[in-house]
Parts: sequence; C-alpha cells; structure tokens
Amino acid sequence: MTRIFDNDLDTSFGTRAIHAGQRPEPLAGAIMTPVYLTSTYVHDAFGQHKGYEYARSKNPTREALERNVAALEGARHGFAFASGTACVDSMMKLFKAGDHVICGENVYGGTFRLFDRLLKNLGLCFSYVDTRDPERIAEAWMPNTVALLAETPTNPLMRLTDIAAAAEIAHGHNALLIFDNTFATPFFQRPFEFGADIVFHSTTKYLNGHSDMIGGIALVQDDALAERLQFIQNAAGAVPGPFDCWLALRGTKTLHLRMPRHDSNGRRVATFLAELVGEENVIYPGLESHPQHELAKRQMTGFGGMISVELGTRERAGEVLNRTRIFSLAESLGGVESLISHPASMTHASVPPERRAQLGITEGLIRLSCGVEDVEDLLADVQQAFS
Ligand code: P1T
Repeated sequence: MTRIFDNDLDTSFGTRAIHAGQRPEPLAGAIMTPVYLTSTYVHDAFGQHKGYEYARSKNPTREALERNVAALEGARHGFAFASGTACVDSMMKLFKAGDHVICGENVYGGTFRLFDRLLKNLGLCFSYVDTRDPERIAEAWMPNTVALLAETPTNPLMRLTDIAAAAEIAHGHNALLIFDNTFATPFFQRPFEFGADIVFHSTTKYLNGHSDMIGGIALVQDDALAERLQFIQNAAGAVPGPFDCWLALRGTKTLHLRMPRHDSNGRRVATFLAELVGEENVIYPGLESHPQHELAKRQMTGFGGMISVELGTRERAGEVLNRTRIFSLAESLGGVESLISHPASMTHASVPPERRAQLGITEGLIRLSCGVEDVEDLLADVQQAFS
C-alpha cells in the first residue's frame, strides 16, 4: 500500500513538492531517489523479503512519485500508470459490465475514444452530460450509475464543473466522483477538498512539466478503494517504467515555481487576445467574460496557462497555426515551452464531427498552452500571428 509518510501533510505545498514521498536512499544516502532499474528483488530467505517482490507490483521510484503526488493533492494513496489514458482504463476496471458511468460531455478526445470505441464493447454504459449544470447531472442518474467522471476545466473548451455540487449528487447515490485535474494541477485546484473520491492526472502535462515522458496517476483517500486500485494496477499491469516516474518526480519538485508563471503568462496572453480578437472569442476561466468566472474563483486559486480561441473558420485557424514562432504547433500541453494546436484535427479528431460541432469544438477553434517563457516574447508572437 502506497501510504504517504505521516509528516508529509504537515508542511506547505512547495516543501511537499520537493520532499514528500522521498527519503535518502539507504545504501549511500543519495538525496535523489534513484531510478530503480530492476524487474525483480532478491529474497533474504524463503518466505522473507523486504516488501518488494516483482517490479510490476512495486518499484521504489514509482512509490516515491505516488507518495509525492498524493501529498500534493492531499490524498492518502497514489497509483501511477503508463499514461493518463491507461489510468482512466484501469480506473474503469473498478466497474463491471452493465454499470453506467456519467462522463462530462467535453473530455480529452482519447478519453471519449476509450469509452466509446473500447469499453462500451465490454458492456460498460456511458452517458455524456453537460456537467456545467448540476441539474443535468442529477437528471442523468440511472439505477445502475456507479460513477461520474469529468474534467474541470475541460479540454479544450475550458468549461467548469462545480465539484461540491457534483459531490452532493454523486454521494447521494452512493457513486464515485472522479475528476481529471490535469489542467488545473493540485497547485490551483484540489478536488478532494470539495468531495471528489478519485482525482487523476495525465502526468505527461504540468506535473512532469518538461514534455519528456508519458504517464498517469490516480489519487484516492479511501483505504478500501485504494486497495481495489492497487489490485488493478498490479493485476492489469499498465504501470509506468521507473525512468518515466523519475522524470515526473523531478518535474513535481518545481510545480509550485512553474504554475504561477504559467498562470501569469496565461492571464496576460488571454487579456491581450481578448483585445485582438474580441473577448467573446477567447475562452479562459480567468477572464471576467468567462461565463463561469465566479465558480473558477471559488474552486481554483489560479487559472493556469490553457487558453482556447475561436477564429471562425479552419482557414483562419490554419493561418495562425502556421504563423506562430514561439508557440510550436503540437499536441500536448503543460510543458515549459508554449504550444499551439487545433483540437478538431488533433486532440479531438476521434470525436465524431457532428458531436464536435454540437460541443463547440469547431474547425476554427485553436488551443494555446502558455509556457513559462518571458511574457513579452509570447505577446509579440501572438501579436504577429493573430493580427
Ligand atoms: O496522453 P495521456 O498521458 O494518455 O493523457 C490523456 C489525457 C487525459 N486527460 C487530459 C485532460 C488530457 O489532456 C490528456 C491528454 N491530452 C493531450 C495529449 C492533449 O494535447 O490535449
């Protein structure tokens, strides 16, 4: 069981980011957690081992990451996976054929694809609901509903779910409330404080922060639920390698330094874009024009670096995507470097066109991930690309 160390929660966020889950390595006292490149562990004697038997079940580098991120989210347990998508897939193994999951209608395209193209065939049922409105969530409930899974803010439309309101509904039905906290990170939003049961991340994004690995992690409070997830992690085996865990763990050490910069760059770029293309075309929860700005202020302490912009047509979007010089045209987000992308043909290409149109993921929508470069350079890039 990957329990955090008892004193990890007594310190503030930045100290936890650097220290939580980590102890000096016992052989030489190396201050940095080694990359434990091993598939198995030697037993001291028949029936006696040090708590490690086989690296799919447990790896000390992975454990350090799990404990670290658990401490940042304010959770008791963490379970790392080979990708954010593998994490979602493994979480769904908590359920069985015939169970119904309510999913936020706007989620990462790969999450929708996993549900719609694979897990549906295995007998899980999904409804896609506009979780901005708690009434819609309540109406979607069925006798076999076992969980609500949503992103807040969503990818790419930056829509929010009132986590506390969703928790009240889910818990009234004895179901699990699962939040994808990838966009906000625990630095700006801690869903457990509002009643979430499982919080997960694509660690590929802000937690790693350097665009050099793929991973996922699920955090939980409840011991019995943790035991079930640990069983799945080992039994299904979608685990990350130790070096990827090490890279993510190196990333979390500076999360509290990077996030304020993503946030201040995000605010400046969003405000500037609102002047250039009109505030009604810029989607950023930190702008007063965002329809859920008040909720954003209530459940988030910052708004991060993700911005979407509606440019009207695919041609106009293409012009901007081809013109940026610092914002690189690529999928993914949350790294120190700024990226720009076209959700309809990239991250959400697996969502059928009519569904995309219904949601508002248009051909003219582009998405920016503001990195931590000097903001004047980002503004100049936006100016020359959008004007
Ligand atoms: O790529 P992977 O580590 O499997 O994570 C999937 C995932 C889960 N949740 C959210 C909110 C995500 O944004 C992602 C992955 N997203 C991208 C690759 C992207 O560019 O949006």
